[in-house]
Amino acid sequence: MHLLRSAVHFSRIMPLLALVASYASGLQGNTGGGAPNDDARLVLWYRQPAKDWMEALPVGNGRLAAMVFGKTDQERIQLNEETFWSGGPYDPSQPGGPEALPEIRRLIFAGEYLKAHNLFGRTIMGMPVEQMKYEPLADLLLTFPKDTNVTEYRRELDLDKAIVTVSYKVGDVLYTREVFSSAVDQVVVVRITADKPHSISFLANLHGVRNVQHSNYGTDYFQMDGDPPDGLVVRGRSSDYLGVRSQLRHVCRLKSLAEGGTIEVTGTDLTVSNADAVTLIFAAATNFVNYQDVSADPEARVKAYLANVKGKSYDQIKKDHIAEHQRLFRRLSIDLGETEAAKLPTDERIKNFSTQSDPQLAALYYQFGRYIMISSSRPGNYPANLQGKWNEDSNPWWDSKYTTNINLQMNYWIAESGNLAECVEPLIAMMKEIAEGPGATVARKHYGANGWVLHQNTDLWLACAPMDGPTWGTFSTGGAWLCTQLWDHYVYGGDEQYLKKIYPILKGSVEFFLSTLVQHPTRGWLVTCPSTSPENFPKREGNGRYFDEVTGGYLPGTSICAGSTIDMEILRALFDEYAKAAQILGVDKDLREKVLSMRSRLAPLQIGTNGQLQEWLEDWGSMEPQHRHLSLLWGLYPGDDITPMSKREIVEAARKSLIARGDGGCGWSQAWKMNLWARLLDGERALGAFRFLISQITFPDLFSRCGKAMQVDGTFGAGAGIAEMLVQSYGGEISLLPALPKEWAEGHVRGLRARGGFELEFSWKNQKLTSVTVRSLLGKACRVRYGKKVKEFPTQPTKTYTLNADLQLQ
Ligand code: FUC
Repeated sequence: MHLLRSAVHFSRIMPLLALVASYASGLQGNTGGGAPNDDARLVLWYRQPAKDWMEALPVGNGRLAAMVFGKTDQERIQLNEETFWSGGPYDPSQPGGPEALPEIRRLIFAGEYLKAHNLFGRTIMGMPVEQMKYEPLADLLLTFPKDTNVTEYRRELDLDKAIVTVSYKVGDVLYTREVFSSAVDQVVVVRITADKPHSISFLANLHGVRNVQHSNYGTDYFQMDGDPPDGLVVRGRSSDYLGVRSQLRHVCRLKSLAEGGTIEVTGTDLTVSNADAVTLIFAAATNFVNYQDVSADPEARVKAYLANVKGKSYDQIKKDHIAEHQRLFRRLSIDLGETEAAKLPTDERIKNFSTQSDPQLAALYYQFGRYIMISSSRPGNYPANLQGKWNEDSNPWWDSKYTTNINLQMNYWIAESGNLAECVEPLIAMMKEIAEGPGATVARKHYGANGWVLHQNTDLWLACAPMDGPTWGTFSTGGAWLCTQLWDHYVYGGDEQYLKKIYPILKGSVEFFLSTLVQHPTRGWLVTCPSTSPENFPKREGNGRYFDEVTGGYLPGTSICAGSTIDMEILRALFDEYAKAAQILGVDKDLREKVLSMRSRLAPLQIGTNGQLQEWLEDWGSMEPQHRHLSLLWGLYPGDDITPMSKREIVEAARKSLIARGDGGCGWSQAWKMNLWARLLDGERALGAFRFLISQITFPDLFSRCGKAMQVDGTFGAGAGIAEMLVQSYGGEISLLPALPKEWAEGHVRGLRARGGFELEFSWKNQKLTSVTVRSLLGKACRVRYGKKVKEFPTQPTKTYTLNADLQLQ
């Protein structure tokens, strides 16, 4: 468990290299591409190169990410390293908050929202009021001889091997290009082969990325050079931003190895002529150690990566890469049935999806989500950010950082049930650092509170203060929400040592709210104050167009309030889970009792005059009724405060609210709707949300969109939605096929995990379960539901149990 982010980012990665040092065995390799795919159903493929970044195909090892365009005239491989962000260690926390809080609360309870908003803006916001950006690192450009006579073109991403392959013929020569990012060797590898000798000639350049937003020609952000006799190098630094001085330096090196032919390096050009095969190895690193320390030597890191891989054959690098990927990826297989539609290239299937039945695309999408998880969040890394780890833009949408009012949380929805629990480790490590450091500083300085707090965003430097202005920054339960996911990791895995490690994180979050919850003056309930329902403006007196002092722009109102529904739902879950953790560990009895007593005083769910669930304490409407955030339904999913077994009026109110949010929305919003409809046991509407997602807001490479930009949350959230349609586990029960749409009439799944420590394999035919096998990991009693049938049986650890369609043990 990588709970302690080790002192040196690099040292977290190096042990993997040591693992394979013994393979060093001469550099000549002969593996061409073109090896037949074992399972064509796990391949995204296209008949043409990517026109732009949104069509390129992603590879990643959690740290180094690349987008492969697959062009035949000039290939572009766009590169990222996870710790290359603008700025340097900084602390946006500010004094003055605790003195202002009583007045802010008084104003809110008096209905003087705008005044409360402005006072919060002047006294509690962090400075700078925005955060740092994830930046692109470099581009590898390969320029081939101009030839218009290209035939038999194919570009693919094999999810099972984690390799992008491009193949095409020029005249009668078949060229193949393979690209992958190896977690074992910590390098991106490009292999070019041809089926006729001496056929490979090209020019390679390695470019830094000029930050057009923040630099001018006089600013030296990077330096490109040749590294004779066979390499290229780029050294650069990140951007200053918002007055935070850039303190990150990076080094990127490319090494080339040709079989046959020649390599020549002149200036920044590396020219390969008449080779039989070429291997290009890309290594990169920064000086980032942790959020407070940037003292590492990127040059030494890169040299160590290259030294480790020196002498290792391409075949061996590739073999190790595939083995490491498959160790995780192959734990789960999914078959939802297949139609003729599945024979077409992926982009055409996406276009046809609204009119043609293509259940296999949902299975492919699910596995794409697992692939992206493995490629962007491995133990020792930072968590997957807004774009995973793939970003070409020096001024990316929402800084490609960590938004914590839905987006970062959604990134991890797929991991536990998708049998990728170790991919959550980066999130756990980040939470530990936040709870022990900047989160605690902000709790103390901004609220005079114990414990720690994280608002609606953070970045590489773990900024925790409210940002973006009071409309957004009043969301103080971002960290508490993430705590519920840390707890979930325990519920799935059952590791008590892990629970001990996260206990202080949960306790610190609880302590913050014990310090800051206040009694509502007229209702008597305990509420968060200030509070907000993320990004949604209530329709109430005073809201309209007004000038916002903090952002200097016009807004449709202020969102500040007390005790938003989502806050109360999250805190009910957090308090409950904290109490369970304390009980399991046999600690803090008094605190546990206090927390449970405060839990019972939190504002309850309320039903409004239209029969909908109220989003706020008051029965306000919304300025944007179809708002993309589904915050008020947190208790239905990801929480389990509302279930089909809850009071009928509450379930109906939740359904009404979900219907009122409409069928549109961006990628992550659709993904959330899929999960919500699945929890309401409505497989057809869940599939409807997926259909909208695929046909309206999915790029050809299966990533989804929010506004104009790619965001990786939709991929993970919709993947989780597919799993939720097949299996749900909460309340001590595993429910099989709870929201199966008609179109997925027949299928088979192996490897999905359920809460309580179970791994499942099951099949269905004609929409009916045929059999299920449960592997018990922890030896807990197992309760399985299929429709109205329920079976409970004791289990022993590592034993497997098979049940028939009537849930009879076999
Ligand atoms: C939240 C959303 C936006 C976007 C941003 C990154 O603020 O409301 O749609 O996804 O995060």
